[in-house]
Amino acid sequence: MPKLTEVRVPDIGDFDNVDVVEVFVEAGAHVDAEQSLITIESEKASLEIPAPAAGTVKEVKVSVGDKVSEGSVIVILEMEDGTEEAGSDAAKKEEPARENKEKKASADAKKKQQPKVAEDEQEPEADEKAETEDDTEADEDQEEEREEEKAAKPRPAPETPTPPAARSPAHASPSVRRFARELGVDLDHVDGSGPKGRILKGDVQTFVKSRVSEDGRGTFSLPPLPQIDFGKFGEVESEPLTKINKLTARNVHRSWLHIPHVTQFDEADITDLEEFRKTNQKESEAKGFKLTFLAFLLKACAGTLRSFPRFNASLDESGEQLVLKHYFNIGVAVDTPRGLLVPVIHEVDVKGIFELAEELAEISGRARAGKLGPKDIQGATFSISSLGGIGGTAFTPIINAPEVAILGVARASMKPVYRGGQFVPRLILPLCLSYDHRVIDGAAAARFTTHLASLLGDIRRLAL
Ligand code: CAO
Repeated sequence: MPKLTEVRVPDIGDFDNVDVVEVFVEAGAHVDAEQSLITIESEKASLEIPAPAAGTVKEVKVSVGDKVSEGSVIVILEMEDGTEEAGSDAAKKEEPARENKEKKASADAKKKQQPKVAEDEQEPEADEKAETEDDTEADEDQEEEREEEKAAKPRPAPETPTPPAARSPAHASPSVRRFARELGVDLDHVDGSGPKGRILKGDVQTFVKSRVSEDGRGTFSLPPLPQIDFGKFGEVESEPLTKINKLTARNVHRSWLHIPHVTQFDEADITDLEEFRKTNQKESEAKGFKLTFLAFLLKACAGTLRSFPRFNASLDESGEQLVLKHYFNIGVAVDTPRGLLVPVIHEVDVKGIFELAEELAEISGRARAGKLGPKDIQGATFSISSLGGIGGTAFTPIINAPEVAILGVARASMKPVYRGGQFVPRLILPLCLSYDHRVIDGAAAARFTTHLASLLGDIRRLAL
């Protein structure tokens, strides 16, 4: 005949009213001898209460959040025919009085249901031992949190139980269970690498790391590109990237991933500016440098940045403050034999056009010769990438983080513009402003390029 046994909380030292933090079984579940039924947690330790023998759970007397003390009944267990409570003297004797038998069983259960923490302390992993010593403080913190939670809201309902067939509690020490609970890890999903599949602290850490990197793949990282043997399709040769190529690759990739880019396209009529530039060309050549369009563009950008301070700013690390800069240092992308470099023209706002043209020639020459110093490439507040000397109608430059905007300039060309009732030929410069949409709205970007185009369209306005 199957016999019913009350499984009770064993001797747990001087602690009364400890919390039930996990219930592994429900009515109808089959359990093996020594299988964990519940975990209780005192201020100092977590203990798992095991089944004294194999059998079927008839009734679970506790729920997560209940308080129990030594002797509290936690489960009514129907022991299998012929099963003995592990090490039970009662089971060895023939048919004692039922009352005596139950008392005996209960006493034996107390003896045999040694809290598993004792076993845990013998685990070989050094980190687990260290963890047990550290647990006290963590437990106290957790206890405080629980108390606060209880004061703030009704006692939480027990977790929804899984069907008995699927309910095979993970094999792990109380300290590992607590560690997993703190991290919100369901041990049922963790593979154990310890003896008999026991889950160790390291297994929980490995599980968390793998989940974090999975999340990373889903959120930030790119699916890997296929590895292709290009040699299969024809002759190939490999060329190592220069140091500058690699740095540029890292920087543009970082900017591209961090900054939501939008590019605003516009046009500036630079017919009059170009005429003015040409008339002053001789004078600058006499001084030993070329008066390039870029010098005018630098000055016009500084003026526009002054009128639109958000474009001359950076987000701080928290992403909650905008650092507005009251200086106007503009980086200029220079195409060099070793790769792209961005030397900085400092204090563009206070320099004259000739001065800017001369400095631009000097610094771009040094960039091409590989002679830039650290100061030459630091402190930019905005950048310009001019491809107009080469060609193209438009492009989308990548922002040079932590700046928040960059102006791309494509090739100016003569276009028919409808003016005063007729089409007239005008030199039109394409502008491409990429901006950080976290900081700059589309309307502001359109105003920025409109303002810039108006300065380039009438260079007298630069003097205002
Ligand atoms: N439209 C039409 N013609 C243009 C022009 C434009 N937007 N910009 C320059 N030009 C003309 C110049 O007037 C010059 O003509 P002339 O020889 O007849 O006077 C010629 O193109 C060559 O100009 P330049 O390139 O020597 O001088 P610059 O001041 O315009 O540019 C610099 C200097 C350093 C920007 C340039 O040499 C350079 O390296 N450009 C490449 C930048 C780059 O790689 N950007 C991409 C970065 S990745 O986003």
